[in-house]
Amino acid sequence: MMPYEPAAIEKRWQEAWEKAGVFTATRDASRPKYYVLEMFPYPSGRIHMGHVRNYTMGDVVARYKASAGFSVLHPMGWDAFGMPAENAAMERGGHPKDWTYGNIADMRGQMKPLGLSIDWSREFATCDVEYYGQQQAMFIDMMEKGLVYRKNAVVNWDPVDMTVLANEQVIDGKGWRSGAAVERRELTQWFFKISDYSGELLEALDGLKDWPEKVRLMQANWIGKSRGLQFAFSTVDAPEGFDRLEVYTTRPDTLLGASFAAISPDHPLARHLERHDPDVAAFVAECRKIGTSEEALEKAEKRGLDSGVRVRHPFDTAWELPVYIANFVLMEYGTGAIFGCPAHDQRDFEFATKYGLPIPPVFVPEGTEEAALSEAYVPLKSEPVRYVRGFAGDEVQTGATAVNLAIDFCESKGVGHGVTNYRLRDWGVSRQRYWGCPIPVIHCDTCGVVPEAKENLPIELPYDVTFDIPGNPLDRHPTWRDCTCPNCGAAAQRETDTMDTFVDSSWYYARFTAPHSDTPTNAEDAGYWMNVDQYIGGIEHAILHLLYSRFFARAMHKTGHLPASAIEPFNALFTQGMVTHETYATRSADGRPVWQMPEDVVKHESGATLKDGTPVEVGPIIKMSKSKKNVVDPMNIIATYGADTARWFVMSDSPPERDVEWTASGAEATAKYLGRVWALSERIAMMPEGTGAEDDDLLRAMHRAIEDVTHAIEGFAFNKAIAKLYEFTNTLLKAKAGKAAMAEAMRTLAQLMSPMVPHLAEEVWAMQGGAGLVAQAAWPKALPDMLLQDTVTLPIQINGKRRGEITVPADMAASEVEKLVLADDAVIKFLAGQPVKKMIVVPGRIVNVVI
Ligand code: ANZ
Ligand code: ZN
Repeated sequence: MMPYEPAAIEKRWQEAWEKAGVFTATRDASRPKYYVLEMFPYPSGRIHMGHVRNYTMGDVVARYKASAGFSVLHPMGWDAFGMPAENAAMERGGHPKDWTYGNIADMRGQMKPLGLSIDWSREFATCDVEYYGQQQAMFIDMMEKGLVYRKNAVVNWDPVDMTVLANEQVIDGKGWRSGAAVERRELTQWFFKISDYSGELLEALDGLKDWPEKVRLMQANWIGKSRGLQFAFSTVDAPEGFDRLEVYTTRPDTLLGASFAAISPDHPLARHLERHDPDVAAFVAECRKIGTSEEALEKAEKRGLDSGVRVRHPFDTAWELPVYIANFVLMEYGTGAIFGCPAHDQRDFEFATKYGLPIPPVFVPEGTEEAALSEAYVPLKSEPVRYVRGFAGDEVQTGATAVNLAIDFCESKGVGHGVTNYRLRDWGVSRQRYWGCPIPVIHCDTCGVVPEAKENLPIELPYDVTFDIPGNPLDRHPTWRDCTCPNCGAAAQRETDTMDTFVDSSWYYARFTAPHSDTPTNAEDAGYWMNVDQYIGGIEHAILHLLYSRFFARAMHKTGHLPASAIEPFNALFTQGMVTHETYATRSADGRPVWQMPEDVVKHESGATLKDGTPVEVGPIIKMSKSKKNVVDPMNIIATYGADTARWFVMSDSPPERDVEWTASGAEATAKYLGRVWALSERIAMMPEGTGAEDDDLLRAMHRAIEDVTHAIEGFAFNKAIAKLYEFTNTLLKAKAGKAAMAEAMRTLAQLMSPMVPHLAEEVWAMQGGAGLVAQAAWPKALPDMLLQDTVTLPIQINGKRRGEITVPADMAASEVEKLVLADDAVIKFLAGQPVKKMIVVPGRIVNVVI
């Protein structure tokens, strides 16, 4: 007998699949289609176990659906633009393009041995000119439809590196490379009008029944619908042109608890005052030093400056409130101005305390009296409270009721109007970076900012750039910016901003349907393949990537690149759990942990050590990460055990939505099991022909396995499918049937295992005389007759005498048996209409009826 040798087997079958073109997706009107997609990877250079789990899940679905008769699309590509490539160029020299394509080649080389059923002919990277040129064409189409616009917006500016930083490059208010305090700067930038779709993106979440509830909730919160009141204060001592101050509030019921008004440092009034008042100028400059992220603003100390302007309370013109310029008011939300109610907003409370402003409560807990507060009182809006400074409705009511009444009341008094606001901001896509898709617009002295003519696309990134000085290399390229205006033909300059890399990943799923089309998509292919039937990826993309993709699908519909049926591009979403591992550490001389790689650790009965005997502390089981060194390299696992072991293991121990712990012993056990399947197959192959009998139990077990594994895979319960396969393997190991029956059962096992361990499955299939490739064989069907459970025959006694019997499934519930007894012909005849007083079913034994 030959041992199980995955290295040889796996390569051979991968070549066979490739030769037969098994995974080439073809539009086939005679078959239903199935599009399964895993979130495409960033080409960092190495695949990790998280990738293995993610892609194996998609592969199980893709292979299963193909066997079940679907025309399957299962593509792979690379999310290839972005800062790490530029950082690598800055730190180690070299070119972002070379670095990226080198990494792609490496990762493709690591992925192929996994034996994924991918249509590699559709592969592309978002940094391919062929791809981003089409993205530029769409940008121009979107400009035409009014989905793109330019405005000033603040960015994080690193004054030492003289460069714009992304929010994630600002760490504790400092530039990640220079360590310099980051400032806010205003630049003219490009925006996508995602806010046009806020309501629709929110409402359509309800229809995404096959998305995790958690993801829908996260999206809803991000879109952040709120209903409130917008109204104008009239001002006192304000500069000309500022006689009204518009504010937005979600708590108009607290208007009588107002103690100040506040405006953003970027509010037009603040801007105006800044020009005439050095104190304001100094304060506003201070505020701009905080980064632009909400998080940075959240963390910063709340500070304000009295502007000297005052406003009149809308319900009492003698009551004046000071207007502060405050660092916590955002220009981009509502109207950029608020009124503060310190009694019921913690931020306002801190502010009022700091600046000695009054804190009048509007409501108190039911059954209590008004008293001084030590912090803001912020009950749930659904909780009834007693209003002491209310102005609409009953004294005791919930906040929610009071807000609605307050809006109605204010409207009736001509104080503002009810408005719906969304937290979702327009999507700023400008990046002052080289390694991204150039924004296809041109700056002309005469015509202004105009889109590039489509026939001049793609606007290719120049290769001859340097990264020795900070800033955007496109800005300092000697000639790249020079162009002619497509409008007037005069000399003009290209835009040097590139697009946020989230743009690249917002439509790649559509491009996969026609990856080499000379338009962004192609109507027939998009019509046939869209939507993605099953999308699989990490929960970390639950908000931005999925929201941007949903917006893009709508924008692509509006610009004629996707059908209306594809505006929700992902029918079903699955968010997989992570691969975890124990952590190992030795101690440094001063007692700090020094993380150790699992491959360097030896486990003994008494504990763990390094190979030289140094004791190792075994720490908690956490997500594999480079920083804690608790990583296992998939390439090492494949080299040692083969891809099938890696694939089986990551699917086996936990439900796919949960984390799975990688253990060396688990991998070992998986490899052993697969070896046993191999040996069993060999043994059956060597059985003499025509010996032994049929085996009814084996046949039943086989159909049961077909039924259960199919169900489990359909329900994304891959771990359950695997548990059933272990069970069926054990049945086969013990079975004593003849060769024909054994071979049939073994072929079925191979088919059922094939989505998980496709190489071993092909081998077994071939050994057992299966025709063609198991990857192309039709999925087996369970025969309903073979699934009937064991039955029992129960005697029926009526008033102590045997009057008949009934045959039912052995595990049938007593209540079900009772129904069958009452419907039994012999019983009906005997009862002749007399009512039954009592019935006792003794499971497996007897039924007693009393009349
Ligand atoms: C008065 C008030 C009283 C408020 C109170 C809250 C509690 P959501 O619910 O998230 O939409 N606000 C409005 N515009 C703002 C801006 N540009 N920057 C910072 N804060 C702003 O938040 C709406 C509430 O956030 C508004 O309701 C306003 O404060 C504040 F007891 O008005 B409120
Ligand atoms: Zn021009």
